[in-house]
Amino acid sequence: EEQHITLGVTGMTCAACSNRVEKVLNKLEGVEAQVNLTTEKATVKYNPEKISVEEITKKIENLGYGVLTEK
Ligand code: 9UX
Repeated sequence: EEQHITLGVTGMTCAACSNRVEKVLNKLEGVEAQVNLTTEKATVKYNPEKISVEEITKKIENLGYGVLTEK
């Protein structure tokens, strides 16, 4: 079953940043993401049998950006 989550992404200052994050997320198995520079949010659809929110978060952080999980 697909899950959806919106993550806040901090530290993106130009379109190349948001494009980079989006591209990296979309390469992950079981992930479809849109990253919005203006709102500083990543809208992520993922398959929890293939990947966890923690793993997705780690990928973004490894690129040098911050992640805020909305409750
Ligand atoms: Mo834009 Mo982002 O020059 O790391 S790509 S700031």
